[in-house]
This record gives sequence, structure tokens and C-alpha cells, in this order.
Amino acid sequence: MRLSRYFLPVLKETPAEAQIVSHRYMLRAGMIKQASAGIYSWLPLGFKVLKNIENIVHEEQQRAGHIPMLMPTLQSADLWRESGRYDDYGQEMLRITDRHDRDMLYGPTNEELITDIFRSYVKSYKDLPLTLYHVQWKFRDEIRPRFGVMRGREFYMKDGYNFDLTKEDALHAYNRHLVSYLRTYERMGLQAIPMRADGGPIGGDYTHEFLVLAETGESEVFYDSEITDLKFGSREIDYDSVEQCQAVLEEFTSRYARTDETHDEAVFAQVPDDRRRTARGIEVGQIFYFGTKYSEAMGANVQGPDGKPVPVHMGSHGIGVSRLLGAIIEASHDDKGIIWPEGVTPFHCGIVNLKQGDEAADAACEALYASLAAMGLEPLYDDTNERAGGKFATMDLIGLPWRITVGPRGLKNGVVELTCRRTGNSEELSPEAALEKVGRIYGKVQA
Ligand code: 5CA
Repeated sequence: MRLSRYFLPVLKETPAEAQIVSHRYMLRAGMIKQASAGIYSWLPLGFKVLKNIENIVHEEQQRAGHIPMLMPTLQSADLWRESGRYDDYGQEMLRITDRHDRDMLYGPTNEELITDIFRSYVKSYKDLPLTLYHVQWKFRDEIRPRFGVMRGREFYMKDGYNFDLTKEDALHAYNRHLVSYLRTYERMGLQAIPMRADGGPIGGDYTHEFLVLAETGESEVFYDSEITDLKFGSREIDYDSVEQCQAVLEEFTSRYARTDETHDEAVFAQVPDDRRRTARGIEVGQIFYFGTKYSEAMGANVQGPDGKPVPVHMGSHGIGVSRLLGAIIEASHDDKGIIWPEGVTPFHCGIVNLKQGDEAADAACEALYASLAAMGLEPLYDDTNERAGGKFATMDLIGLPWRITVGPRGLKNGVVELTCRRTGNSEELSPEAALEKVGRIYGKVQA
């Protein structure tokens, strides 16, 4: 993309309404614009990161064997009356009446809708196990929407639902989700710690929240510091293997790590003094096993091996896709702007032309642009007439992990400058060597 043809409305001023750094940078980098309280338009740069995050979620869900689909945002109140949640959900549910006076709602989650789909088609235990998921907008009429996309009213969520014959099978689905979530967050450059939590309006005794530690997090958390040394890494996992998924769950949940809802001082006191931590965290996902709560209320039975109907065991599993943008920025920024992890960056590499209109500089930038694109990478080329300082400030603000700076003086010596956003380190390289290094970083050139 050439910046002169893009739509990147960066702001020089810090917006007064933004209280936390991720919200400030998302507004300043022209990623989002508030449409009304807790509701945002996703401008091109924000939309690109949102889609990158969504793609990682899809890839990791499908790697775990879960099946994508799409359900609507508007739901009929009737299904929620069947489950009993129409009245229970309270004021967070946005209720709508259509022209025929039918009660509708903007879905805050989809347990009812998916259970209705399941009961309509699945009649036999032979069709289990089954896990369906979608990524779709949700609406919760939060009393205090704040911090930008972090606590929105309209937000983008991946929600998945497993259907199993037995509790044991459903707990495998739970463990499988835990493993796939560890991989998902790590690919986004995040450490998200599974912590024992509370079921809330979804219900269930087994539930973990995934928390990214950050001072601005809304949740208070308590944990054994050893947990932050754990890495899922690039290990291969057979998601059908009960033992393998169980082993990962045990590894990642055996140490003390709880949200304030389930925190127990007496148990926490058993953690050695020097390892006890109290901190704040951002909840980027939650998994639940709730047994037959919805299947019994809504008659989602299958014929079991003995021919008798049994209600299916279920769980639901959510990732806060839009919230993740805020969480990643909270975890990865400096005083100049965002620092995108390579896995989610909106453009792989920036190109800054120090002297637009200079024949050699223009030609070198064009050649770099074409070569990066030929490698399958997306560069952002600042081809505007802005002065160099302004170009650098914009690149630093929008946080591309790598930048190639091209100027007439360097070109006379056959070099351009390659700068790492995270460390700030620059090196002078030939254009070919710079291309090769960027290509290698993104796995496009073999080491
Ligand atoms: N049905 C279950 C699992 S699919 C469910 O709704 N779980 S949840 O309530 O925990 O939501 C899943 C994730 O959505 C949360 O972990 C959080 O990351 C995100 N989320 C929840 N509320 C908001 C909100 N108001 N703004 C942004 N993200 C939110």
C-alpha cells in the first residue's frame, strides 16, 4: 500500500476522552472512530489488524478440529425464554421489538441459538463429538463502556460450542480448547494465563479465564509467579489425544492462578512468599463446561448407545477478538506508539523515502516495494511529501515491526537503513540484504 493512496487519519493531539494507552494509540493511529458510546467504526488500519487476529483464531480453531459457521446477530426472544435466560440476563441484553411486535434481541452470546440448531439436526450419539464455532458481533449493553474496544457494547467475539455424549468427552473438549487458546494467544505475541474463574451468567463449575497481565487490566488476579515461565511454544499436539490435552491442562493450571471471584487467601498462603503475586489482568478469553444446563432446558437429546434419549454435555468457549487489539497494545508499546508483534501487524514493513522526488530514492523505494510484494509481504510505503521527522513519527505510532529508510546519501554508498521498531536498532545494508533479512523474519526466505 502507498500511503498517498491509503486512508490513515492519524491524529497529532492526544484525544482527551482516552484514559488508557491502547485507546489513545488506536484513536491516534486512525484505527477506530467512536460511533456512539462503546460502539466503533473500524477504520482501514484497525480493520486490518482485526482481520489478522480473526484469521489466527480461525486457523487455530480448525487445527483443533472445530467447525466454522455463522449465526446472526439478531435473535428471537423465544429461545431465551426456553432456557430461562430472557429474564435472568438483565439490562445488559439489548431488547428490540420488530414491526410485528415480536420480541428480538441483539445476541450477547449464542448458547440458545446453537442448541436450537443442534437439536434440529443431531439425533444420534454417533454424530458426536461436535464442536461448532463462529466469529460474530455481540452486543452487551454495558453500564460503563470504556477503554475503547476493551469494554465495548458492540464487540467481536469468537464463540464455540461443544456437544458430547458424556461428561468425560466434554471435559476433553474443554481441555482441547484450553490447549488451542494457548497456541492462539502465543501466535499473537501474548502471554495469556489460564486462571480459575466464575461461571457468571453462562454458568458452569469448570471455567477458566485467560488473562494478559497489564496494569490497566480490569480484573484483579492472584498467581504463583512460576506460571509466567511456562511457554506453549511450537510443540505439536494431537488434539484428539485425551492424554496429551490433559497433560497440557495440568501443566498450565496446576499452579495457583485465580481471578478475584474465586480467590482464596488460605490456599494462596501456601504458595511460597517470594512467588505470590497480586496484579491486574485483561480477560481475553474464557472457557466453560456447563454440562446439560442448556440441553435439558431446551430438549437437546441424542439417542444413546442403549437406544434411550440422553441430554448432551456442552461447553462454550469465547475469545474477545476486538478486545485483543487493546490487550496487545497494552502489552506492546512505548512512548512513541504501538509495537505490533509480527503475527498480527497490519503491514509487514514500512518504507520511508527521505527525499520524495529524488530519482534514485524513488526508484529504490519502488524496487523494494515490488520485491517485498513479490515475497508475499505487504509493505506500507510512505511516498508522501511529508518531512522525514513526520514520516518517522507516523511509522513509530502505527507500530510496524520493521522499517526500511531510503535516502539519496545512503544510496550513493549502496545502502539503505533497516530499523527494528521494538529495539530501535538500525543497520545499514544493501537493499538486497535488507530484503533478505525481512523475508527471513517472516518466513518467506529460508535461513
Ligand atoms: N458464551 C461464552 C463463551 S463463548 C461467553 O460469552 N463468554 S464471555 O462472556 O466470557 O465472553 C468471551 C470473551 O469476550 C471475554 O473473555 C472477553 O474477552 C470478551 N468480551 C466480553 N465482554 C466484552 C466487552 N464488553 N467488550 C469487549 N470484549 C468483551
